[in-house]
This record gives sequence, C-alpha cells and structure tokens, in this order.
Amino acid sequence: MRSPHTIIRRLAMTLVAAALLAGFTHLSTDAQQAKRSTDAGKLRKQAARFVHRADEGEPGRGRKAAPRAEEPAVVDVYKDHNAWSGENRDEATLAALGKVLGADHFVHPVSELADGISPDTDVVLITSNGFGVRETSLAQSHPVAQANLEAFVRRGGVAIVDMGDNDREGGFTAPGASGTPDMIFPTQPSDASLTAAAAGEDGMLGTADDHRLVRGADGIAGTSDDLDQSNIDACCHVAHGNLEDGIALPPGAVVLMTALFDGGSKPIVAEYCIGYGRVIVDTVTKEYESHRPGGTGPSLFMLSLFAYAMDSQAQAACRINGLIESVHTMQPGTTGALLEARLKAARADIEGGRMEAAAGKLHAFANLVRSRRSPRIAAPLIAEWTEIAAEIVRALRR
Ligand SMILES: [Ca+2]
Ligand SMILES: [Ca+2]
Repeated sequence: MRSPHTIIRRLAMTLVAAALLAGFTHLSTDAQQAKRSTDAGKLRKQAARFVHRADEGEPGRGRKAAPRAEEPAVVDVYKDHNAWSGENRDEATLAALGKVLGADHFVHPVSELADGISPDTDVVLITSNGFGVRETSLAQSHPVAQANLEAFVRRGGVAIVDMGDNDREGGFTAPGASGTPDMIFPTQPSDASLTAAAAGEDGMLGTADDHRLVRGADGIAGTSDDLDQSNIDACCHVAHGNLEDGIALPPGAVVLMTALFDGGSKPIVAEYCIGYGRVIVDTVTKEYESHRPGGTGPSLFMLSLFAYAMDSQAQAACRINGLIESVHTMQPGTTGALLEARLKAARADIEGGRMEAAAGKLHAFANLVRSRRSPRIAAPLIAEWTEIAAEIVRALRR
C-alpha cells in the first residue's frame, strides 16, 4: 500500500516534470523565433567552447620555421560566443574541410588576441559579434590586439574579420582599415551580389579565371560547390552594415561581394594585402543558420571562404606584395626597380592564371637577388628573399 508521502512525492515529481516540459516548450518556441531574424534580442546567447594550444601562454610558443606549402593550414578562431544563435557553423565548416580541434584548429576567447598569435598559425578567424557584446568589441579593437593581428598578417598570415554585428556603439576593426561599419541593414534584406572582380577578366562566373573565393572548397571553377548570384543570398539580413559606411578600407582593397543599402550597392566582402599576408573583411551574417544550405552544418559561403584562406597558392600575390614592400624599403635605385619589375610581372601572371610563367619570373627574381652583391642588400636579406621566392614557386607548382 502506498503511503501518503509516496503519493505526494509522485505528485510533486509530476508537477516538476510538467513545469520542465513547459519550460522546454517555451525554449524551443524562443529558438524558432530566433531563427527568423539576425536582430539583437531575438538571439539566444551560447558561449564558445575554447580549445587552447598546448603551448598557450608560453613565450615564443610554436614553431620557428615557416610552414611548408604542403603542410595543412593551422586555423585559430577567436570568439566569445557562437554567432548568431549558437549555430557554431564555423566549427562545422572547418570540420568539413578536415580541420581537427586541438590539432590544426584552435578556439580562443577574443581577449587572447592581446597575448599574441602563435607563429604556427596560418589563418585567424574572428567570427561575428552577433550578440553585440561590448567587451568582445573592445577586446578585439584594443590597440595591443590590433598590433598583434597586424604583425601576424604582415609576416604572411591570413586574417578573416567578420564585422557584421549587433553592437550599435562600436564594433570590430581590422589592420589597414579605419573605423567600424555602422549598424545598418540592406534595403533588399536577403540579396547579395558577386562583383566583376569575383568573376574574373571574362566577366562570367563558373570559368577558370574566377576569383579563388567563388570556386568553392574544391578550388575548381564550374563545379557544384561554386558560389553564384543566388546561393550567396540569405534571409534576414544577409549582412549587418557594409564596408563603406563608418569604415574606410585601404585604397588597394578589392571588393568581392556587395548588397544594396541606402545610397546604392555597397561592399560586404573585401580583401587586401598587408606585408606578406592578407586581410579579408566582411559584414555577411555568415555564421547564421539561413545561409545555404540552411541549418547548423557547413555553409557554402564559409566552405569557399575558409578553403580560399587556407590555400597557400592563393596567397602568392600577397607574398609578392611583401617582397615588393621589402624591395622598396631596402633597395632603392636601378636594382630596386629591376627587382620590382620582375615581381610585378610575376603578380600579373598570377592574376591572369599563368602560374608556370609566374614561377619562372620568381626564379629570375631570386637569381637576380643572389647575383647582386650590392652593399645595400644585406646577406640575411638575400637569404630571406630567395627563400620566400622559392616558397611562392613551390606553392604555384603544387
Ligand atoms: Ca570568370
Ligand atoms: Ca568549385
């Protein structure tokens, strides 16, 4: 026979279960609402799970030698929360590209940008501050964090800075650019467009001269993973802010994607070289679940973007930019002009897809450097230039 205590206890448990169930129902309704918009207040905050390096916090951590072109790229993600509603699509996308957490994929709080970036790192990914957390914006734009980011890019790294957020007071900054995008929204909320620079010289998408960003994870033009004018669209909104209102990009920036705002078509993805490396800035809500294919798995846009960032051959033009800057600094006069001419010709070959010709010109550059025993070229610099030229040649011939 059941005691009254048992009955009361069972009744209480039933009530608790009912309350929990009601709570879960409430949660899932909220989650569904959150899926409809990238607006602040409708997003459910989910803290990022950090995966640190074994050498975290150690001075001079990481490898000393430059990575070889055939080694897999190491990606360091900096984020405090999983944008936009906890989707964590950046992790799913990197996993789909073969990155392994704790091996060649690490996740850090944004404040750790101030500790410096490991020399092991090839790509830094700073995801959206979709929740508009002020501390996250302040940590990212802190002068020490920015100086570390610039030093990382200058020595050959690729930084992807997602500037689309819900922070009305401020936002992220990027080396080489000034300001941060105003928090405004596209007048056609879902519509994004690829630019002429993305389509290449022939003006058509799906052909061999397409920019590496639109060629998809496989890097091959005209296959099913390519970006096109419709699969980059996403409801709602496809971008928060643009790369013109509130921010100034450096003069050499190349715009790859735009959206319509008051005042016309404005950039939402752009890139530029600093030193030997590359900065890619965007205001695309790329981690949001409505980007195609919808959900929490890898997205086409992020697959293509991350594969581009990790492709060492695709970074050859910025490597050459670094060599040109170095020539300007160290070797004025006739010899400098000659070296620069070789490099510019090689870069033109790369932009035209003539990789063998580019590799030949870089060989010629390296030979020219070695043959000139000008007192203006210090011996360590000769070694450095020829090694970098050889590295680019290896990347181009892969
Ligand atoms: Ca094309
Ligand atoms: Ca492709």
